[in-house]
Amino acid sequence: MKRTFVVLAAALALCAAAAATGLPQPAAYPAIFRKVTAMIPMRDGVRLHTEIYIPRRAGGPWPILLTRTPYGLHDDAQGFTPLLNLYRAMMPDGYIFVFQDIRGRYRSQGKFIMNRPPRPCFRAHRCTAADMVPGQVDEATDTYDTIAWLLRHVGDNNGRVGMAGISYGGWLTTMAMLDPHPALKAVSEQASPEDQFLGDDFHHNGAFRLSYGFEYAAMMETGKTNFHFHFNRYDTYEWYLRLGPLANVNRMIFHGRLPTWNHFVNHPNYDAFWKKMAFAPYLTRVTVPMLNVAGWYDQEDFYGPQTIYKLLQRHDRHGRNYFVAGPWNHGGWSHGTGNHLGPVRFGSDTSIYFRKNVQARWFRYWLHQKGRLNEPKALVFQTGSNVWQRYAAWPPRRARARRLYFRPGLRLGFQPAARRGSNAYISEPNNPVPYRPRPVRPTYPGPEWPVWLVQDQRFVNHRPDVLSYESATLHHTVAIAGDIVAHLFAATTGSDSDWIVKLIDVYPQNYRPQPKMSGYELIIADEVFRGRFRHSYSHPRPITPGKVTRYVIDLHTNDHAFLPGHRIMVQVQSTWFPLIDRNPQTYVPNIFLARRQDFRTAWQHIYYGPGEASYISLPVVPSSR
Ligand code: PG9
Repeated sequence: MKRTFVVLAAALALCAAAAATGLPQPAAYPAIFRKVTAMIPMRDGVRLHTEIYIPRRAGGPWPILLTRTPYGLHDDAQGFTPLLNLYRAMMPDGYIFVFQDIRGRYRSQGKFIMNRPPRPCFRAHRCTAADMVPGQVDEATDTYDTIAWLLRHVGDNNGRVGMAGISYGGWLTTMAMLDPHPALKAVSEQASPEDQFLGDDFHHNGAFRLSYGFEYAAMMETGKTNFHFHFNRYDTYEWYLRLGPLANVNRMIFHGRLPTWNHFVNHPNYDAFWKKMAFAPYLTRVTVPMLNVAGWYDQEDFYGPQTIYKLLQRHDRHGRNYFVAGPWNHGGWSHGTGNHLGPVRFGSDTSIYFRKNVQARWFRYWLHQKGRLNEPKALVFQTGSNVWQRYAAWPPRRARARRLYFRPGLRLGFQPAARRGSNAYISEPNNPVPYRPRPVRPTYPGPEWPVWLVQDQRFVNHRPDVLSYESATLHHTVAIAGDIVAHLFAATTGSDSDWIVKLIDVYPQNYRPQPKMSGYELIIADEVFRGRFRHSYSHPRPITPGKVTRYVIDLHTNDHAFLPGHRIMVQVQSTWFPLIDRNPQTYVPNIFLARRQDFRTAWQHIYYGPGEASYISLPVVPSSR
């Protein structure tokens, strides 16, 4: 999971929730668990700091639940890691909980490598016993060696191991299942990144996630422990704008010392560096039962769990790959009640439900071999109507793609426009559209970052650099479940451009259940596309100025009911700052090396009507009309 404070905040929030649920309180942990600390040796001699919490009560042998993290264990005054709180709902079942600092982080030895790719023999699909050697290590071998050691050294284990983790921890879990120890019997990747160039923390469709990439690289690679970059401006929007071209980062701040930042600069396209780090080539077997968990409002790794599920699904001959998605931000299922996010209410305690009825049950079934799984292939929370849906497949087969067309007068409708036309806006890299209301405070420690995706979009919808298309008021529910795709016909006066599309649920102007939400504009799906990559992410090409070009932008899957009285809105813009770096709008081979004079204002046109009909493809569930 992400950063200390998020884990800790999550863990502390759970303390409050626990009182109400009758689950163990942190103060009681020393009475419940015996703690053992070990430096576990890996095959190359590097030793990893590990904390093992063994139930004191009789009733074993117990399964082991392993969580690995780059963010530290941060023991409290009793010497217990607050990460234990993440699994409070599982404690009544009895587990040996194990937490480990990964290679090169906190109290572990070795060198940290960001999203260390699978070892060379694995990438070549031929790891053998002869490859059990020092040069061939990765997070899967570290997990394997850890499990082997635990089985030998921790008494009263039942020989069955599970693994769970959020975000970086989810990525470590996915790595472990690629090539698992035989005792690994079930895993749950939660918000794991899948591809850092196409869709997760560092880039989306090749567009660089500036504030996240910069602040995360600084956090992880300034030292062995988390570090927060000190901004000398309260509003980081202003700080990033004053920074100027990205080349100034190494010139003025990092001085080439952060490997991850250097990788961003040296690999601006989808090359072997990014491809060997992505999971797609390796997810060719469901080696152990896998529970993929995603949050609809995940501000970091929304693409990852959906994609991992989808890739594994192709190989799931024995029905062991599962998907859960709920109304959560990044890791939101692991703490708190989940009955709201920001001002958006969900009508029930969705996070508690997940921890108790999904996660605890999942591991009970596979590791204790007790209970019934009772898990549909996809358990998905439908926002808007606020109900859990159980599907035999994700996306559900009964949804049908319907086109919501852009129409004259900035309208949207299910009928295409009869006549051709366009809407124009100006895009100024020197005055970019903020992605959330200013001041934009640092990503960490928040508190705005975790909720920006549910912030009211009215703060931009009348800007001259944002187009807002709106449907008529709905008389019937429009329920969507599955993949949402924007098809834009667009032209720019520049030779490169970003296209940002947001699908929005507009609340009624007089919203009685929650008057403060009247007219609220809630993002349901969103994405950025960097125009240079329209033919290939590996071989970017300039855009021909003035030429109407089609862009297909995957807004990913979702499950939402637009209710009667609401409207559907689509916003289109070309900057989203500092979430996304500024496209100079003049084609340069590497934007990380662009010069100040390369950044130019452009006029953008979005087309509708015959032959150039921009639309959003919505996966409409037939029962809704
Ligand atoms: N989203 C974070 C991350 C995961 C993997 C790589 C880089 C960043 C996280 O929350 O762990």
